[in-house]
Amino acid sequence: MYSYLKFKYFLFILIIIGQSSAEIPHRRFEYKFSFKPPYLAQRDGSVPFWKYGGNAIASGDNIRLAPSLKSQKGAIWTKTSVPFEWWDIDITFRITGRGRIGADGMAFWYTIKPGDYEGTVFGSSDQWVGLGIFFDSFDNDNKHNNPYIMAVLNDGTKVFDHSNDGANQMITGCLRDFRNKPFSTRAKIEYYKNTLTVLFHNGNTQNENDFEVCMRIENLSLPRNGYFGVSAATGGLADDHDVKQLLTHSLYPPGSISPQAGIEMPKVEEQQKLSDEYAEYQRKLDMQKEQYKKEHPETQKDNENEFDEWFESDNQRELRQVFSVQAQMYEAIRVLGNKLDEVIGRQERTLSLLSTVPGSPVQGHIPDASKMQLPSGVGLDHIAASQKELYNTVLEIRNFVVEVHRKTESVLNNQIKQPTAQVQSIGYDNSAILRELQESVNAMRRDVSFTTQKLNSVSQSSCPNTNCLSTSIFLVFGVIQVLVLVGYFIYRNNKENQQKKFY
Ligand SMILES: [Ca+2]
Ligand SMILES: [Ca+2]
Repeated sequence: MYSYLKFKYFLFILIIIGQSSAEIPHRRFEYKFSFKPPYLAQRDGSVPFWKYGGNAIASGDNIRLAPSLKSQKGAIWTKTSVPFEWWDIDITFRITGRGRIGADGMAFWYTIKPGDYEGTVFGSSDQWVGLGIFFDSFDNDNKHNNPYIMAVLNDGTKVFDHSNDGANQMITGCLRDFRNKPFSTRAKIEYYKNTLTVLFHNGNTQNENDFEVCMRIENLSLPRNGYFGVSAATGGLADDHDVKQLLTHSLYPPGSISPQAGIEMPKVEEQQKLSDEYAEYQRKLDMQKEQYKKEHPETQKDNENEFDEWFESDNQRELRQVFSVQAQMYEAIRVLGNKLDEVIGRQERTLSLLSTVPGSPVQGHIPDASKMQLPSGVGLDHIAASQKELYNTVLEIRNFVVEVHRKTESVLNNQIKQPTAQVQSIGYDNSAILRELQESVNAMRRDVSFTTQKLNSVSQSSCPNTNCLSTSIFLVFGVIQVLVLVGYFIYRNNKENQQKKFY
């Protein structure tokens, strides 16, 4: 019901436009000479009003005339001859391939009889009678002038000159790249009052207005009641040749809207009847809307654009999608912001807790204040005092060791000066031992000074009492050991000297 009304509305608009315009020809959509998605092919694979063959494959969305395999050929032709004299055809197609160069190309036909499905000229018959518009991908004559679009007329006698890319046979053409475009490429072929115009859309944009003139041929006479066809072929190189849709309109000069042969144009009475029906429908719709508004005054505002809300243009849809994505991004950023605030708050709380503890470090790794506990009864002041005490003790030990070292040296010197015969041997032993002693004392000095430095460097940091005290005890024991050794040595030395006096 809805589509029927739409169709009537379309006719009505067509009539209105036709009556108001004196320049533009009447255009009438010819569904029997068109195909388009989403139901281009039916379930059984057939395309209504068309017949295809060769390697062509039709789906709901497009017809692949020749797939990207070597030496493929395919074509699609209208089943019935074209009853109208003037027409325009809008072909939306894509020619794509992995290679920088593709082959062979695609052709649009208007000929007195349908061509082959596996012919030699871009997939269809040679020596055709009528018009061929070729989209020649491959540069056979190596003149670096392909891809090329050209128009070739034939009266059935000419064999297409592939080796020269039809250079001497075409009426005219244009150099246009139609392969591997981001969007579909389109060609509008209009034949009206013996003038052929080919407009080309290069597929770099989706803008409907980006057509440019490829060729315009005047005084061209094409045979009546021909057939439309599209074909394609691959060679050694291969592209996919897909036609997404082909829309045909018949054209009628303004003021001569009389029905063509075989075409049922709406009669004047019928037009009037359709117009009246449409007006009646519109009036009833308005009445119903008014009635609804009266019954539901609270939804009046919402219902004003009730029917507009059922539809959306492509731009509106795109805008809506962009808006929804942005809304999601905004929501994600808002959640992140909240979490960041939380983290900053927690950090500030930690810092404030740390600043309440005197002398505590606030740089580097900050421990969790809630888990930080000082030993009960032990303050930082106490620790600092202990360290100072320890430092003083170590200094005292150091001085003591230096003194021992000095005394040992003097003992050694005295021993060397003893003028006895056996002094040398005993003295040699003594001096060796004393040197060892000296070395150990030196090592001790180094250790002590190293310990002092280390203690200085760590005097500010917290240090458990037990560890520090055990080190100092160790040092004290070490020094006592050295002293005992030195004492024993002096004692032995003296005893030996006394023994020598008896000899
Ligand atoms: Ca060629
Ligand atoms: Ca060429």
